[in-house]
Amino acid sequence: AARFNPLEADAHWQKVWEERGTFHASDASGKPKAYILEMFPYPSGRIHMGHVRNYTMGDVLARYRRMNGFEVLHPMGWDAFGMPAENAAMEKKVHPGAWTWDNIAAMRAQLKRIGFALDWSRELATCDPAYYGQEQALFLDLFEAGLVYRKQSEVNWDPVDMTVLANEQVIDGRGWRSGALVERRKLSQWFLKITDFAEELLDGLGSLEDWPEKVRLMQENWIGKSQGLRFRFALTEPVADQDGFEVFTTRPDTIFGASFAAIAADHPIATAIAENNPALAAFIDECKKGGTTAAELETAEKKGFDTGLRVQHPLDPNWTLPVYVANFVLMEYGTGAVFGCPAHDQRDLDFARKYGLPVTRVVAPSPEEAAEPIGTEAYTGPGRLVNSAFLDGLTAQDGIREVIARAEAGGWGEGTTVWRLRDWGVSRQRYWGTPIPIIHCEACGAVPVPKDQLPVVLPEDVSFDIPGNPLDRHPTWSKVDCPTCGAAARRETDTLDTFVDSSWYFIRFASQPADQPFDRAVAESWLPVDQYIGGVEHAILHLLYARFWTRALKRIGRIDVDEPFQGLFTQGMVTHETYKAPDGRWLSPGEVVQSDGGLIVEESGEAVTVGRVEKMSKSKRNTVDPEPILDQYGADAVRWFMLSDSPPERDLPWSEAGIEGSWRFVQRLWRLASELVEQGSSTWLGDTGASEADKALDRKLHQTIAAVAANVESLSFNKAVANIYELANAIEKAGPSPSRGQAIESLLLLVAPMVPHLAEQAWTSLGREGLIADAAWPDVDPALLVEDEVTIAVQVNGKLRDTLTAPKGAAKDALEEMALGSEKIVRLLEGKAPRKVIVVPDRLVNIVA
Ligand code: ANZ
Ligand code: ZN
Repeated sequence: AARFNPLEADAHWQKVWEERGTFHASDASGKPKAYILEMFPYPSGRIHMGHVRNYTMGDVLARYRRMNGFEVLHPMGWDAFGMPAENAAMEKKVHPGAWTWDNIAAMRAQLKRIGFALDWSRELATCDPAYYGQEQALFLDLFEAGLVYRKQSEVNWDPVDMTVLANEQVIDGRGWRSGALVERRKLSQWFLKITDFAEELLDGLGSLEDWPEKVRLMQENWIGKSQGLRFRFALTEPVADQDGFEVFTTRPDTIFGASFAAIAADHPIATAIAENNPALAAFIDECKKGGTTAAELETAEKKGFDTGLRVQHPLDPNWTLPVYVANFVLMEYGTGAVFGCPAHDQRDLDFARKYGLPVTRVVAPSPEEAAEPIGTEAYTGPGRLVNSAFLDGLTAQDGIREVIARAEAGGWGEGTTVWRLRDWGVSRQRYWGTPIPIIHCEACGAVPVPKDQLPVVLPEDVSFDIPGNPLDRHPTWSKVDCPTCGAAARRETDTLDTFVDSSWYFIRFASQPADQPFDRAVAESWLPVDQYIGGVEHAILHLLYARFWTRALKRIGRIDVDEPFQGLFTQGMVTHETYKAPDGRWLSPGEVVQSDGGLIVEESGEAVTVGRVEKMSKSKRNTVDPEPILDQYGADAVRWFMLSDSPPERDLPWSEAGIEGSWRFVQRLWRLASELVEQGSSTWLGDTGASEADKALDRKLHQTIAAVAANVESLSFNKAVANIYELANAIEKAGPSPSRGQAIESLLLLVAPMVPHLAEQAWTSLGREGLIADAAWPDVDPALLVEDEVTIAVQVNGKLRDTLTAPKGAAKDALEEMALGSEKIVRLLEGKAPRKVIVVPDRLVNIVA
């Protein structure tokens, strides 16, 4: 038979699907609905292997659900705003819009080559005014509901990209894109009140059973609910009209271990005393270098400045503590001030050692260890309180309760809850983003753009010759009249964080009318997304923002959905070996060849050092471009490889051998189908299960159908692949028969979600009507799932001597007869008749000799 030719088949079937609208989701089919979504790509220019893997997984599930009678929504779009387009504009002198739309066209064509079952009629790009105009409408709804506000705030400023970064975008003190050391600045920024939803977002995690535990935990930590005590330290002498300040602690039980108090560098008291204290002012300036994230402050060296002020210990009138300004105290968390307990907090201990402050143990794991000194490690384990006056002997929990009770009774503090989650700063000083639909008027303040004037469209004529925000420099765009009083006013030139764009695209996919963000009833009929698939790098940012946005829309009555993504799956990465030339430059896999003496650079013959297997990335040059692979092997082999070699949550090492193996399997499938065609239908149309061998094959088939279904549903694609290999092996061993013919036909249905082009081609060549994509998933005959042969142990005087294979449920005397006829038993009995034979049906025959 001729080989399967993917170059012809892929294009042919892709055209057929497109022409027939096979994968268009109908809002009103009456079938049960399934919404399968992969995180939409950023249009960087080319599809990479990570995309291919991600979308293949979603595609298999989407096609599988269709075959099981669901109306499936499986859409695709583009997360199209953001910095890289502006970087390209600066470097290559192309307009960000032109660059982005060209990339979208190129990547759309690439995706289409892989044969994904996508509803392209719902394609959207966030940089399209049709999309971002509706986002502006939603923003204004939230503004009217009081969920948007503007405030002066200290921000992470990326001096290279000249933009504000969210905390999440600062990694080890550097901008996530530019890598520049982040500075702090005060700017007027727009915020979304995500903190209003902290409790809901935390509680909601409990309902997300189909989310990875690790992602829920990351979100829980990010939201960071802390319960403790807020109390007031009285200053021994007032300063700048202040007679004290509040601190927050989660460990009030350790109050007798306090050895200092510390305030943030931007605490009002620090600011006030710095006015007459140049040394302190200099220290504060130093603290402002570096990022504002908690993780950051955790790792930075602990530094402090002794203010000379002292505070009164709240539980001991004869005890005062020094007050420091410290770089590890965050103004934005709790009250921006703490008491330090070095014995039981590592930061405080590092600090105390550096500044020679006392370290008093107040928690001991056992009474004997009460006097045990603290070395370089704070003790944070369990135990009972010691050196703590009336608290001695209590557990931490009881101590906490007791101190809170005393504080509340004495009126110097109260039990409280503090959240790590901050409001979401969404202002970006960039051009390529959704314009914030606000107009600033001197008389009226911040005025929303009237909805009938939306969308506020980005101006086309902008220049990127100098850094900063081109919208600020535009000669006319920001000059508008105030919608309220008509006076000359200024358009907001900040654009929205692109995470806003991705916070609701899944709703717009479900319903995209021209005149509103979405139709509520239609959107609700699809949502929540049944299965969302994407990278774990979005465990916090994107997934939390999308959850918040959905809840915010619910609160303002726009949609009745709590959680946008019912199931979440985070797939592993595609990896590859890395290669280095002798001069240290990274080499791409294409530049490297095998020689007798090991790997060498093909051009120069230099020896190559093989580095670690790492995530494919441009910087390490270890990427494999999907396009030439598709040219060589076709879509199905690539898809099959993406599913086969690793569990989907683990990394998948790309290998030449792997794709070759997939290619061979695609050809094997083709051969099986072709043979069947050649043998003619008379060889296999008829009753299945005619012989024992046929019955065994029938059982194998039905077990495989059930296993593949279960494995696809749990996204264990590699296991489904293994099931299919086994079935193919069994089929290849069998001789021509109706059971074999049936097994091949069913095999094609099983692989249809994975290698859809081959499956369509084979389906047609078998003379089947219609598309295999529209065919029903094969039914499982439960009777065939049961093994109908059992292994019987044959014992002589209680000792295992032989085993038999017998039909399940065989009669006692039949089993006895089989056992006594066994060669081994005949030999053992040496012609003597057994004294007694005990038969346990389906289990054993015991012969008493
Ligand atoms: C005294 C103490 C003793 C503390 C002890 C801890 C251990 P979580 O659990 O993350 O909420 N803290 C409070 N406000 C802070 C701020 N603005 N910047 C930096 N640190 C701050 O952490 C709460 C603990 O972090 C608080 O409890 C406080 O230190 C510190 F053995 O108070 B603790
Ligand atoms: Zn006005």
